[in-house]
Amino acid sequence: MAIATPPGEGGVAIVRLSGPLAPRLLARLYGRPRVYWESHKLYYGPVLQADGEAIDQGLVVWMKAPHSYTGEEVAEFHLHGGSALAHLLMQSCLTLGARLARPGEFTLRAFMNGKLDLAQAEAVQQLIQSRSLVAARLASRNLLGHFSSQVEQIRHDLLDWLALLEAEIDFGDEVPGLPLEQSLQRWTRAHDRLERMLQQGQGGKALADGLRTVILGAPNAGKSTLMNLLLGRQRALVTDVAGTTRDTLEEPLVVAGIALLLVDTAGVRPTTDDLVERLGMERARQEAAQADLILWVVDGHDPDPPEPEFYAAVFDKPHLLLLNKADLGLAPWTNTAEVAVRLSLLEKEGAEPLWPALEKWVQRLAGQQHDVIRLTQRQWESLLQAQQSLLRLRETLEAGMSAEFLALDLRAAAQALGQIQGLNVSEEILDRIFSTFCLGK
Ligand SMILES: Nc1nc2c(ncn2[C@@H]2O[C@H](COP(=O)(O)OP(=O)(O)OP(=O)(O)O)[C@@H](O)[C@H]2O)c(=O)[nH]1
Ligand SMILES: [Mg+2]
Repeated sequence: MAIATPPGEGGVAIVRLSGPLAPRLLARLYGRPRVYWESHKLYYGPVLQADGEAIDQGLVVWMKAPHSYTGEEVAEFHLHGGSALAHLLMQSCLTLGARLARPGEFTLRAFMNGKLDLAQAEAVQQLIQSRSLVAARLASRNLLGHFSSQVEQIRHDLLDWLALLEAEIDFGDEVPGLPLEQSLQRWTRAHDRLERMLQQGQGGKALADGLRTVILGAPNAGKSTLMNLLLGRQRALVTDVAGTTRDTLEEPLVVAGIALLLVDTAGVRPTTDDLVERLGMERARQEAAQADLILWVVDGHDPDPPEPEFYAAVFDKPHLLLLNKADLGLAPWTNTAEVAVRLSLLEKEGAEPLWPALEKWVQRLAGQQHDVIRLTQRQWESLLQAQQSLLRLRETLEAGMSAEFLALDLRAAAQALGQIQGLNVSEEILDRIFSTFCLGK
């Protein structure tokens, strides 16, 4: 038993019960006695506490096993929010024999009862924790089983191959071994698919965690002003002293439903005698190298164009060139900059051209990555393990080793993939996964 709705004030609060006792408690605490209950039907009426006194008018529903989230008998009470009435009702359920659910216990049971595989169960948590629309969409694809079925396809192929090898091991005399060429074909297919999933995983990570959006430019160009403007608050120090920002600053931001990780950096210039500034500049360069998107801020009022170093840093990266300080008048060299946004970050109106340009870039980047997968750390590690086993298998194949050795590597790869779906996963690992869930899910 748990409250399934978030704590605090709200329209409704839902108390959910799962297990054999659930229907009995439902019948006991619903104020209009019924002889016959229909599954998955909402009933409106008084909800009672254990001593029979009505505490609310609400909706109740029974979901007959196995047609419920957990696969068990499930009952729900939909009461008025916030959580005071829900707590009162839970007290009654406790006295009538129910117990509090542990974090993630409903989903754990759904997994145990075969309603979801482990990757789907993890997707439930990913979905709940999504901070952007895109992250949520990726999680729901996992919940629908897109990722699991890709894993299953590879595993299925590997098990097919393993069956052939095992036949060869058991009946070597009658069953001829697979010709090397065919084995290599099978290997390549599995390996390429796995490799692609790892790549898709990398893309999914960037999208779900936030596209690393690095603000880069010379000292005093207006980088921190841009950071503050995007965040809508004074996060970074802004002064007219060149070299104000020393260290990198990171803040999350959502643009057009897509999560970004905004990074303000120290201004970069060709040389400096200041050790701290040099270290800051080093970090800025590292950040630029890792960026998914660079917001390149240039003081357009400066009579000199930017240092060539910047062109090199942004050359092969998605970037947006922002010619700032337009309010002071842009220098003649800016006319040659074709794809640039001319703006003044000092006031809101002057900064307006920033938004459509940024949204366009972010959407383009996210669009390029529509074919991505959001992986948990555990899934990522299992895929890597499978990849390692496949690489070993390749060596075993090329060394012309016998079927027994091939089977060993093949089995290891299939097992690593099976772990993603929750096959042969230890209780300890399950505990670790489900203990990070919120209560009531
Ligand atoms: N006139 C004008 N001044 C601006 C504009 N944008 C920023 N500034 C000013 O330029 C100065 C430097 O701004 P910052 O945002 O601190 O610049 P920065 O790039 O972060 O500088 P460092 O951290 O030193 O590398 C501040 O005095 C800002 O007020 C603009 O559009 N027009
Ligand atoms: Mg700064």
